[in-house]
Amino acid sequence: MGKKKINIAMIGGGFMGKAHSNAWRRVNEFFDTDFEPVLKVIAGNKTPLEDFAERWGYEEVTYDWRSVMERDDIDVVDIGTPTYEHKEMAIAAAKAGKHIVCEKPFTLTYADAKEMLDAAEKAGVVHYLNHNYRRAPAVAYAKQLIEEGRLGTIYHWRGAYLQDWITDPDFPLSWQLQKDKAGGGPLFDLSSHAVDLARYLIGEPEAVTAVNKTFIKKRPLPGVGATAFTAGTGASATEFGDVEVDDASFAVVEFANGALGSIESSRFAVGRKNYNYFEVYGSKGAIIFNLERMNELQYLDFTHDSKEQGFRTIMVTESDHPYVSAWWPPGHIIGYEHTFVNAFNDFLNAVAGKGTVKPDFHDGAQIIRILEAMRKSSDEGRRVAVSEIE
Ligand code: SOE
Repeated sequence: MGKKKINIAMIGGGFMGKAHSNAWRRVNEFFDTDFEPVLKVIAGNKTPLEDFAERWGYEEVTYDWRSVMERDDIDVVDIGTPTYEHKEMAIAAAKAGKHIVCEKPFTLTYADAKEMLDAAEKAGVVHYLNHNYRRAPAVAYAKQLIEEGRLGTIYHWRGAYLQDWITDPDFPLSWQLQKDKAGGGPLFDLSSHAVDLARYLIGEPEAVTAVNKTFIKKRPLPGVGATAFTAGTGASATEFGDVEVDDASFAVVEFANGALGSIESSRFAVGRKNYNYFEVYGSKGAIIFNLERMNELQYLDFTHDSKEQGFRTIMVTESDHPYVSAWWPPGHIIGYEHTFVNAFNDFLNAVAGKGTVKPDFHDGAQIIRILEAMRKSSDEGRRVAVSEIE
């Protein structure tokens, strides 16, 4: 039987536009969804998208994203733009009855997040927030081990998300470093992932004690050609602007289930490119994950005789590990882009009425609430209960 076509409007033709377009194209080649995704429109503001459309096979280009909301032939709006644009786009998509994929960080404030959630819930559409690392097989397998009780009572979460791409003081004040566009620095960009993983794997943070730090307080205003990961023309700039976001954020996290943990993020950890790392310690065992070795999970079984205890490395590439049967034989590892394909399979299943897809806008709102609590804690120099953020 032929698959039902599902028409996608992608907004944003940058890093995420590319990652998402690849996932839409690949998903049916590896998974068996009920739908055939059709890349109908790529929408953006000003950067020319004609080449992008040709490369990825979009039928049309528009520089007016609002026009896609008015079209009856669009089923899914996929938002891959800078954070400050998510709210207006997601609410417009929900009001137009479109299913929504939204990139992280969800939005700038908890108040905005609640509005987005409300609009999506009222519309009854499927809403998915793309924290893609949940879909690394090793992370999903860690979840299985925890749910099976293999770690026992969870005592600790240690999460660190470390990068180094703005250590050069000449790196310009790109949108990721502007508070009104990004919401925060690594606190929003990277700790959002760590908070998502912590909530997914061990539970709800209840209170936080955080310190955020900005090392470089003024930076060159971005010149032509400055992009997210290059210094652009910053070095020759004559005009400077204030950096209003954090460069690093360290938080102690108290979980509602009694666990105690930490979440840290930085763009100044030299040598760390995309070091998304966590450790979970429980009464019966422990696990360690590092995205830079994303096909592996370190596992310690604390019920073993102490003479034989030690972390062992599980290659999460067996066909009965999560998502793996869609890909390659044992030992044939997958990469970053596959997490997006795995996610879009789950999203399409939710649209088909086969289960739900998480994280959704509920999770998005709670993640932003926790990040706001971390900022408040740092600003006020005190422990903040997440419930204080209203
Ligand atoms: C840049 O810091 C970035 O691309 C984040 O925005 C992503 O969410 C993360 O997955 C990798 O780093």
